[in-house]
This record gives sequence, C-alpha cells and structure tokens, in this order.
Amino acid sequence: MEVLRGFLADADGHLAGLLAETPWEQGEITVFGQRRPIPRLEAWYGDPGRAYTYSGRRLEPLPWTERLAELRDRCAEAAEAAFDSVLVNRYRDGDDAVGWHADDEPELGRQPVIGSLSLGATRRFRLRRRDGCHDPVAIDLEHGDLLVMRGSTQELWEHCLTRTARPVGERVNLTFRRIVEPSPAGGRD
Ligand SMILES: O=C(O)CCC(=O)C(=O)O
Repeated sequence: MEVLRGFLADADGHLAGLLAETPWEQGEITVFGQRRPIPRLEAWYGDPGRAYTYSGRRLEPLPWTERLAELRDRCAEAAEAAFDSVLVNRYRDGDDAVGWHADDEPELGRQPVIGSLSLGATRRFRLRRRDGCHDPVAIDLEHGDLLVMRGSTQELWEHCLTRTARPVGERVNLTFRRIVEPSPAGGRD
C-alpha cells in the first residue's frame, strides 16, 4: 500500500467538475431487515458490462465521461495497473462515511489493485487487520492524494472512512477498479 501525496496537481477543477456533473444517487442497504439510506452519495462508471454488486445491490455502469477517463488513465499509469470501472463516493459532511469492509467482491478477482483518489476535505481513512495481528493504521487522506492498495491488502485488511464531529467540507473519492469476472445480469442480489 502506498500514498502518493498531492498526486493530482489540478484537483480543484476536477473536484468542482465532479460535484457538478455526477448524477449522484443515495443507495439503500438492508440492516436487520430494514431498508436504510447509505450515509453518502455515489455513482458507478465503467466499461460496458462492468456491473458491480455489493451489499445486495447491483450497480449498472454509467459510460465514462471525458474527465473520469482522463483521471482513470493517470491513476492507472501511476499504479501500474489497468482499471475498467470506478466507484465515485461523495461525503457531503462529517456525518457521511463508509463502514468497515474490504474490496473483496468476487468480480475483482484475487489480489486486486485499487487506486483511490481523494478530492476535497481531508478525512481519516482507517485500516485494520482481519486477524488483529497488527495495530490499526490511520491515514489522513488529503485533496489530490492517490492511495494505491494492492497484493493481499483486501484479503488481510479491512478499511473504513470514519465519521467526524469536526466541521468538514465536501469530499469526493474515486476508487478505480478492474472487474475480472463480470457478474451475470440479474447477479447475486
Ligand atoms: O472514501 C474513501 O476513501 C474510501 C472508499 C471506499 O472504501 C470504497 O469505495 O470502497
């Protein structure tokens, strides 16, 4: 795992563009039998057929925009990986967050490379070993940082983005991925 600090020198324009151009949706998940809105907005983009299924939800890919295709290519070059899809998350304020999970869906295959680009407010990203044999790690991800996770990170660790009571502005995060085993239409949910 590595963090390329200040990777995106032109982050200001991309943040404003993404906030304005993205067709944001607030998904829902089922918790103890009840439907609940997830605490963030999101959008899923990718090559045709790159549907993504997680937490019982299936997201069909929007076609790449010029901006996202450019950011994909720049992140892919830095990560020395190929990406065919991206989950775009928008954290409107400190109440928006993502809980503990790993990006270990079968579609991503074994040992996926994930390129995670952060724009906007600095937020704390945490990692913890599934077997507890290492102290948890906290990284403050800042405007323009690129975090690359690879190898056994998803197998051995979980990550989350914690809520904060601090007043914080908006943050957009892009996690570029590669679907190696597309799930059939009508998939797992
Ligand atoms: O917003 C972040 O930095 C984390 C996003 C994340 O964990 C995910 O999309 O799987």
